[in-house]
Amino acid sequence: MKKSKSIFTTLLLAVALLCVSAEPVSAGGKKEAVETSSSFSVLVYITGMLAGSPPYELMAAGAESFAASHSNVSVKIYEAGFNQAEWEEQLSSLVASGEFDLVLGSNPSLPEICAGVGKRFPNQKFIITDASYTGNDSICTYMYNQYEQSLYLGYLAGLITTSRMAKANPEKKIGFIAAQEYPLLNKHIVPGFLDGARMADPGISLDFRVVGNWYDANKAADLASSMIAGGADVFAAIAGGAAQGLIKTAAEQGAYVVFHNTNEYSAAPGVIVGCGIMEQKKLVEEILLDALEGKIQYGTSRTVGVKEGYLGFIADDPLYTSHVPEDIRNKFNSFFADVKAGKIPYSLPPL
Ligand code: RBF
Repeated sequence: MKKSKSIFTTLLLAVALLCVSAEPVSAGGKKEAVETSSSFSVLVYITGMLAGSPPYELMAAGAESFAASHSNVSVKIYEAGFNQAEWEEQLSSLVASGEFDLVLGSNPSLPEICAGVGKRFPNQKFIITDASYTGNDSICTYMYNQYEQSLYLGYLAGLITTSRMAKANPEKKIGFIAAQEYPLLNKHIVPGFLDGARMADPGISLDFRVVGNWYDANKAADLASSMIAGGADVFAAIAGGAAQGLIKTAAEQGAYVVFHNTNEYSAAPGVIVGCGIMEQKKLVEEILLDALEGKIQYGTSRTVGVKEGYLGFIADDPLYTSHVPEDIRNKFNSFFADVKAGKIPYSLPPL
């Protein structure tokens, strides 16, 4: 017993000595921060809450699955909440710990916030998806071509509002509910939706309303109700958790919804009649691999869309094939194939 204890003590001492001798010491005897390839720490900064926000849920899932398959990678998911005025200060205090090799986020407004934080912490690196920002050596961005996703979801909405489907009325009116207005929404997402619908029928008009935040499902439900009363019968929403209010009202009052970014069919079968997909999980896994291997080009922005395989449409779900008539699905398939092949002319408006 005594003997094994002393072996244990010797081992402990040896480990302690190894740790001390491995510690980097500069000529002046001061500790140096050294890059060790053995650990890589990532802060996933969620600008809101995970629940109900597909881009955030997919980002967290991608980071967690990457960490699960790379033992030297650790991931901390931080939900910043909905008070946008607090985000920069909050992120600064997280970064101040010096704990993170990388901050990962997904929000068009984040690069500017990161630029502000980066002025105080110039060694901190940031990678932001769903955003476009160039010329800052600490920030790399990846922008989804959301005009494209809105274009094909809008085309589907246009086919449905002009169809004989049970809940489609004679009015050629579709609806869009947004949580808040911001350049990507106003210049890409909403115009893409209307442009796509008008490629199905040029006489279609759009009723556009704003909730005012990303969580108030009751307000979204009230808006949807008044829009349905005004003749809208097919909706899209970029509203985070608030979108659930639209889905509930559409189910109760008889309207359809096409959904951006994720497979939401099962939330309301027969009501949600088309789902786009944002391959954010895949993109995040690829980004983290590049970051680990030092291959990120900071200061640059890359745009990814249908052609590149980062935006798509879920066409094989039985809740789609069983609720949307075949002629509409066929027209949609050929339109989507044309978007993918670059055969639908459009110019991406500057942000
Ligand atoms: N999308 C969400 O799904 N949930 C959110 O809470 C959310 N908050 C946002 C806050 C700001 C200030 C901005 C500019 C965008 C936000 N988005 C949110 C939108 C998101 O980043 C993305 O643009 C859309 O989801 C379209 O893909």
